[in-house]
Amino acid sequence: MKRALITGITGQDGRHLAEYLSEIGGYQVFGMIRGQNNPKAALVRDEAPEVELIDGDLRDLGSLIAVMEQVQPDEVYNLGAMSFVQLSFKQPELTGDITGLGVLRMLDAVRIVGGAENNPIRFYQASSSEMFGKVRAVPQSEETPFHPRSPYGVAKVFGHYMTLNYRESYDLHASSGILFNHEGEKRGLEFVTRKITNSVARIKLGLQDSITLGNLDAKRDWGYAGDYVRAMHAMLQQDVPDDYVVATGETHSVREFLDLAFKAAGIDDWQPYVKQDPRFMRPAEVDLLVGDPSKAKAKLGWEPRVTFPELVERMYAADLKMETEQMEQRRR
Ligand code: GDR
Repeated sequence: MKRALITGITGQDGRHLAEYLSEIGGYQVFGMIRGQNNPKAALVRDEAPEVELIDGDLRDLGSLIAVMEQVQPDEVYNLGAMSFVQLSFKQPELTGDITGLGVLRMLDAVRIVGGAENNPIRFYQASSSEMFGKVRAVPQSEETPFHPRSPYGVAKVFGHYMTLNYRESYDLHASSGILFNHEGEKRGLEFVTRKITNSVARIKLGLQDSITLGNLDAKRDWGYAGDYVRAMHAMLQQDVPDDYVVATGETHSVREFLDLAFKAAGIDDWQPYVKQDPRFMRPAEVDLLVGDPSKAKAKLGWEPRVTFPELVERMYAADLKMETEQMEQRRR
């Protein structure tokens, strides 16, 4: 049995990865959890009772060393972060601490506990397409220079280069996945895709009149989170650690997402239902992201399976089901 440690186990990707590892088998999965009585712990316990939850905090190196000593992992997936770009403008220092320095602390814990010679621990860092920001090339590949546009993006660049630096300096098996946006039914309601599919389901059920958004012209390369965790795992199975862009290679605007989500609800003209508010605009925006996943395809044999229209339909269907069930529960 291999031992896998996942930070960010309560987040979308942590939950998908735990599910994937138990599906393929051969893993004992440990999830790091922060804070006393963390309300999201119950979610993980319900969904994946086989995952062992361990207390630790990305802001506290001592706690990470203790977790690493206890778990003695073969594979570490560092998915924990303050991951909401918009919030990072309001809390840049906290973002730097968790999303940036947190990576350094994890790498140090791996280096210290795994030892200086032939360190057996394999490390995955969740890097992000936000690092490309004001893009220097279209599409973006592993060779494209970074130009982050948010404190979150800057913190991710730090984490990315630290991962490379520890790989080169200490010969760690440390890989970095530059993942483009990946969504699904487990996505937090603060992110634009889930905000849309959940609101459209509520509009359909008469629970809400409209949805208020920010920039509708932003374009993203949106894939399905369940597909992306397969790439993370594949990276750690390679003989040589490396960096990989994980993306669909397609880009779509927020408007196109709205088109498909409202269409799934049988509504052709969404204009009357959508409002805009500067509150949801960002001080600096990333206008166009589209990744070139050819390296991941060639070296990892990885390809996305869920298409963009399938993704929107799947998210809308899950939200409609959830909102309908909750409505019925309230009636009882
Ligand atoms: P992003 O995701 O910033 O790309 O980061 P998000 O869904 O928040 O924004 C995508 C685009 O939609 C525009 N937008 C809105 N966004 C939100 N959240 N709410 C709105 O009301 C709204 N209206 C328009 C945004 O301006 C933006 O252009 C995600 C996160 O998961 C990161 O952690 C991850 O690293 C990257 O994807 C890859």
